[in-house]
Amino acid sequence: MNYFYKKLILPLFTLLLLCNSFITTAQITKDYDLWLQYQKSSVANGIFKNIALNAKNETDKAIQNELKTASERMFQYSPTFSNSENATLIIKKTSELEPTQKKIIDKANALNDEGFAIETIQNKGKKTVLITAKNSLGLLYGTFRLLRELQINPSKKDFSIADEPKLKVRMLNHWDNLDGTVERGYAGSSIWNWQKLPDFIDKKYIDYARANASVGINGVALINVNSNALILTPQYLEKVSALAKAFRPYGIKVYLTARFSAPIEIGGLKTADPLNQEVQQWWNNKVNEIYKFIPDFGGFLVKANSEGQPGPQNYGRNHVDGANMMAKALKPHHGIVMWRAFVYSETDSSDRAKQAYSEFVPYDGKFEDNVLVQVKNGAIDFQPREPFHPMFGAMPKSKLMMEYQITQEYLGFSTHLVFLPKLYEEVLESETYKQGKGSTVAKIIEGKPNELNGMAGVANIGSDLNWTGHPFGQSNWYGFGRLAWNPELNSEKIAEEWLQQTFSKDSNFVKMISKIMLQSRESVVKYMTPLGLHHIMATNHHYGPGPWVNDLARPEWNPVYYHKADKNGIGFDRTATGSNALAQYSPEIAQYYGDLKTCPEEYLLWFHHLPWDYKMKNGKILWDNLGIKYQEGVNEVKNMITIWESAKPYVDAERHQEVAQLLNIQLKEAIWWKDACMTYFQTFSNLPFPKEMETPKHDLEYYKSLQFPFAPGIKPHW
Ligand code: GCW
Repeated sequence: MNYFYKKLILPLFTLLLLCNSFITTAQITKDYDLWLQYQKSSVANGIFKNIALNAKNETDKAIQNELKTASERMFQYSPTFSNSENATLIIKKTSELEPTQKKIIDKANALNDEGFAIETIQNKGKKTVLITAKNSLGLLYGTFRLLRELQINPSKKDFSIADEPKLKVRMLNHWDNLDGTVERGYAGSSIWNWQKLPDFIDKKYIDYARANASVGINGVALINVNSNALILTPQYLEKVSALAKAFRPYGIKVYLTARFSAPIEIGGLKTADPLNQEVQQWWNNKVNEIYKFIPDFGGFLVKANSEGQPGPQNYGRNHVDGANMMAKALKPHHGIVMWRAFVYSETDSSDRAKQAYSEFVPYDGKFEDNVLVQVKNGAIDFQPREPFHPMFGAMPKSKLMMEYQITQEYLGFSTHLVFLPKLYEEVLESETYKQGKGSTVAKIIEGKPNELNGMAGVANIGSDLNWTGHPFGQSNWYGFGRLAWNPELNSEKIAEEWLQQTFSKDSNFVKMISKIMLQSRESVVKYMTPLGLHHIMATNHHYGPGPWVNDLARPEWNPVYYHKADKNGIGFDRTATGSNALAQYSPEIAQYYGDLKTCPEEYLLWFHHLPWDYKMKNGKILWDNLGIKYQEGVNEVKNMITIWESAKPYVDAERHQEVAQLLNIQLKEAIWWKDACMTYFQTFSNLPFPKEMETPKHDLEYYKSLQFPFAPGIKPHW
């Protein structure tokens, strides 16, 4: 028995254990590697055999490392880096190329500083791929582009690409707190380990930088806009400088959130009044100190006089006074200020959707030229669907940058599969008509040639093994970066290329799954807030439905403020008979949304208060349509589950199972949303549920009784 055990059972057992741990490691890697999988290719490609790259700086070395990893994984050989005549791939700055390459030199030199060209040329009678750019960062972007092309088509040999970013500042905003928690974070805790910094540089920081650079993200605001002044003290600046150093080879600049009251909290001053000379001097000195730690520091991101944060209004001053004070301190160092326009006031009883416009538009043209006014995509707050923010196009003499949310605060946390580039694209494509036809939001934020412009996304990244909690959350990080590089990109293309790099190149798979990705945003709108409803989530943590909430201190914190349901009907009248928020848009838009004949059903209850029996285009009444939409949302999630099931042959078992489990939670929660909202609204409509809708399992009291004090994304209660 003992012999039998030793010779047979034990080795078998060990083998099993080994296999198991092998699978687990492979799985961890797949989840962790994001869209930089560099999957083993079935075709041979010698493109990386002999690379002419003269690595002079850290960015060049980063290029080398990336090519080595990619080549070894995809084609199973290590590249040789030399300057040899028979290079298979040449990576050189335009200034290093022979004049015989004039055509491509001119092509690359015509691009902006971060642009690059990739061309297949004849070199000593042989086909050779050439990546060229004005500087090393352009070469890095060119390399990542080549790698993307090869991940999608490993046998590709002919290239003729010239590309450059349309926006200068392409950044992630982390809402990470110094204690390691993440406001509205659903993927674990913060990835910044402040306690171990500056001495310990986690490999994760480098992989984070690689992922960002691969899609062109070039800036990171490290901590929450609800800021802590400690980040500006030398103790923390030393840590920040270590992160900046780790990111620098990848072209990523570090930005900090600046707490307006910092001169008082860490500076010992009695005031933070922006017009006080001592305060201005304090910021000048602070900025000089920061640049000693971080010579390429990007600048400040500021949330002021918003949701209780301190700001210039505490001293009777305005946003321009505050922003310009910081801008003046940063200007000598080429730093910038991103001043957020997310403001609404407890003393302003007008429609919250109007307040940011009213507070900012009068100051058009008054901001220093290194100030970007950072505007959320919609006027309320990152809802599943909002019309574009009326500030876009309304401040032609100022620079407005876009703020999107990548983390899914109002879109099902990291448990729901929702492909956000579809939402981003919808906003970017919106016509503002503010500067005539064709002045889309994308054009507005692109601004005038060579001027400062940008896009920010609130990160969905955390300490989870797969970075974003949901494997498909990675596509939102990826897609945000792609759109920040080029706001005119198409979301379908983004979904496809992400799937090809992350999961499988199989065209059946890509067709099938890109379809569910592209439909997923509409589904979440339907099962949470159909027909223009908004902000009816539960209080504080925003997890699940809470349309009944009506007892919070400020009126606009209550969902009842937004849906205004009563026995006569539902919806927020923002036409001239109501809050007239529509007047903030161009006359074309005001007319389009204001007229019930033209207002798209998606925005119906955003702009109109309508009776329950209002007849809609399909001949059915509003109440029935509401139920039908909620049900459609639920049905679409069921359909996603079926399609994902049929994708099994194309996806590794572990990631398949992960997504399958998450989709089941999504279905459960979609049903919860439908049932809770319809049961609640029925107390006003007094009408039976439409026959198309599955009957709720519980009564309203049950849905109202559900409490989630430990839902993620808010300050923990210990
Ligand atoms: O969406 C809301 C969030 C807050 C956030 C705020 C903001 C960082 O609920 O958590 O605070 O917006 O954008 O400032």
